[in-house]
Amino acid sequence: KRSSRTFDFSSYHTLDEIYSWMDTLVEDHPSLVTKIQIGQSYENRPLYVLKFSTGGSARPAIWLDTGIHSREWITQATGVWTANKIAEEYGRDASVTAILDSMDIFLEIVTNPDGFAFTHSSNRLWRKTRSINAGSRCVGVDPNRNWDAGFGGESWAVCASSSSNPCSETYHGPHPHSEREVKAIVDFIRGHGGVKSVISIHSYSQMLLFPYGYRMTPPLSVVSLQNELAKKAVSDLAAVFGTKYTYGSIANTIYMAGGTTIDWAYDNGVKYSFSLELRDSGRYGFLLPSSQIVPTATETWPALLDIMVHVLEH
Ligand code: ING
Ligand code: ZN
Repeated sequence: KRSSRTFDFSSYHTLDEIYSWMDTLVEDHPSLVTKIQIGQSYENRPLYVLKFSTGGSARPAIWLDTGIHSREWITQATGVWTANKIAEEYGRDASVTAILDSMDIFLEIVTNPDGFAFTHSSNRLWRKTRSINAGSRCVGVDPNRNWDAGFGGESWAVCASSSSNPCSETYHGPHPHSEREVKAIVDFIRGHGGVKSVISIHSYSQMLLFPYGYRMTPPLSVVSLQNELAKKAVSDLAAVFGTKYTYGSIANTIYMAGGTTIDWAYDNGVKYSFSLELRDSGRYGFLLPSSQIVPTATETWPALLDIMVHVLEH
């Protein structure tokens, strides 16, 4: 029998390796982990989500995604490590056990599989999806500009980081949710109806972000709560190896951007919507050495737990 214990968490893996490891994880934890398919990519690859659940019906849920930008390899690798950690800590760690005794966790590790396959086969720095753009020789849409929240942008500042040019790295696509990879998540979250938190994981920059990106002002009703929670999360992250994260709203911390995952989630009722930008702060950028996978995932874990525990308690 294959075992998730022999998998090398300190190396980067291909799509096939990650997909087959997901089956191993399910085999090793059959009463906790299942694999569901929420759709198909543009190039017809399955979009798989790991579901961590101890039963119940219509339980509230937490959504995590990694790898929506394919070149951000530390995120898929952190997704793999985190999936294993959740499975191993249930019944051992009090927080994980409490979370899974009343909520479900959904984790999409390879959120942009076409792009991820392309980063292995052809262009390590590919960011977008691989959909063909009618009337253009340029391929792909930025899946973190494609959501129906400030799509395209009304202000010049939003336009500046969300492009209508198919050749741009931040092309927003022909219309909101044009990308199958995005639409699959929209349909899943809408269909579920009980998603309380969305945590969408990117790299790099070492930041913890919350809405909004499409307007300067964060939602006033929750901004102090988000600030407090983010402050605790980055401090618990830093306590592990001293890695420093900044935090704040997308617009105030990086730049204005329309059409992002967490703005859509927040505007669609998901109160605890956050994005992480993992290591590093630019020395290696997207080409983070594999020796940093386990340290990155290890320090990120307490930050994720802080958010999940807060959701559980509120
Ligand atoms: N940076 C993000 C981008 O899509 C971001 C920044 C993250 C914006 C989360 C909004 C929400 O531009 C990278 N590196 O992808
Ligand atoms: Zn990204």
